[in-house]
Amino acid sequence: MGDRVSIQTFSAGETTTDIRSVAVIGLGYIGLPTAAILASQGLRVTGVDVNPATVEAVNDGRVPFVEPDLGIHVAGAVSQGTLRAQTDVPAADAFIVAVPTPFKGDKSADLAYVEQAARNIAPRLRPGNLVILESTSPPGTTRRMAEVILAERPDLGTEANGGTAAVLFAHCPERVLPGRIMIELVTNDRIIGGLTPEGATAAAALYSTFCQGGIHLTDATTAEMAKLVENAYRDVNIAFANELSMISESLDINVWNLIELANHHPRVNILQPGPGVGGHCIAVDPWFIVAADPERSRLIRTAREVNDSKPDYVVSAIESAAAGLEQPVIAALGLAFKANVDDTRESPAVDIVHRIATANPQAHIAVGSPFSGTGLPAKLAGLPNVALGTAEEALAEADVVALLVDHDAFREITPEQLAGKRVVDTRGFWRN
Ligand code: SAJ
Repeated sequence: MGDRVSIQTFSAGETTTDIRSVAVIGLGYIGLPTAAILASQGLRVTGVDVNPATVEAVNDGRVPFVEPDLGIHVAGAVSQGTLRAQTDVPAADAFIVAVPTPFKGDKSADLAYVEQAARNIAPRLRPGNLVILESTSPPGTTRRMAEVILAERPDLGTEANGGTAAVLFAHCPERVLPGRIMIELVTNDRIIGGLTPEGATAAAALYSTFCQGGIHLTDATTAEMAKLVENAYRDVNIAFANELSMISESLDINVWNLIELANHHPRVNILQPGPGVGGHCIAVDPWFIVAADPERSRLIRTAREVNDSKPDYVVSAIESAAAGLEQPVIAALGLAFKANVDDTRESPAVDIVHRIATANPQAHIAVGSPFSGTGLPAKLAGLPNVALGTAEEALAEADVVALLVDHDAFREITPEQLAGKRVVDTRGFWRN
């Protein structure tokens, strides 16, 4: 399928697009912001989601999760009439697939959502349409998506020849950081990989309507791998910090001071240890590289194992802190997978609270969270010895305090609130 795409770079505004209407399949953390930002550029955008509650929320101008500045974009686009949501895929000039790509039990990627999206798009396609895969995917997935579509539509091809009309395909991996999505969507550079050079160029033109960073063109497989490599790079570096935290504890060294000192070297920049790595990206994507070449992915696999083992270490530390107390009250501060978001998917903090609560039925776990209004996640909701409230409430009754997430709100906690309590600080908030 097509020629190899050579690396080419565009900057904002250098290209123009004929695309007027876009269907974004999947209105989650990536699809909804992308739909909203395209709509704010005047394109006619239809967001598509299988969840009727999400569709209803978007059509009411509401966002079903916490992400700074997204609400104002969605509400504005819906009231301008440039964004609407529905459960069926409409006809459009371009389709952006932003559905989940979780991993299966064997850590290989589950492409069922991508394939279903492809089957739903297929009947709507017209010659000249552009189909973009945004979901983080193993090498070869864009080609696979095209194959699924073209199997349903033998009248179409990737290049116009032999009586077949062409559809363009590209992979445009997202790189935005939750908590900063609306800023990074605009300012980050983009990598765009085409199945053909025309696919890459058409996708670049669409993304240059809102992306002010550089747009770098390549082939689809390199783009898929680039995204995985970025997250594996971060995972390896966080694993280094997490490993240092465990070594330092055994040597009675304050790891936060150690890292701060080492980072004064002009070429050293060690990341921060924590309770483990969460979220649906960094804790998942490196496995797609391991699955693609298990024998040669030794460092990437080990980093995943180091980060996945960090919650065990934190559980032991909390249990040691509570040792000797008959009915300990443990304040667990934070449940999200990272600071200042409410997202608890793959969160090490949730895992740690769950394990402490189930292994220690005599203990009471008072979870303190700035997002307590959203309730406990399903994994914790039924546990009789876990309750959710504010940090103040949790601290007031606690014998042991476990800081699990570095939410800014926790910086208000005073030394008086911690006085006389045993503290397990996984984020180095109270390092001194
Ligand atoms: N973490 C640490 N120590 C650190 C940095 C992070 O323990 O020094 C932990 C966080 O607490 C969290 C996890 O790592 O549990 C991941 O957080 P993150 O802020 O590093 O990344 P994500 O998952 O929010 O977003 C990442 C980003 N990728 C990179 O920075 C290479 C983002 O740009 C991607 O778009 C996103 O994954 C994605 O969707 O793939």
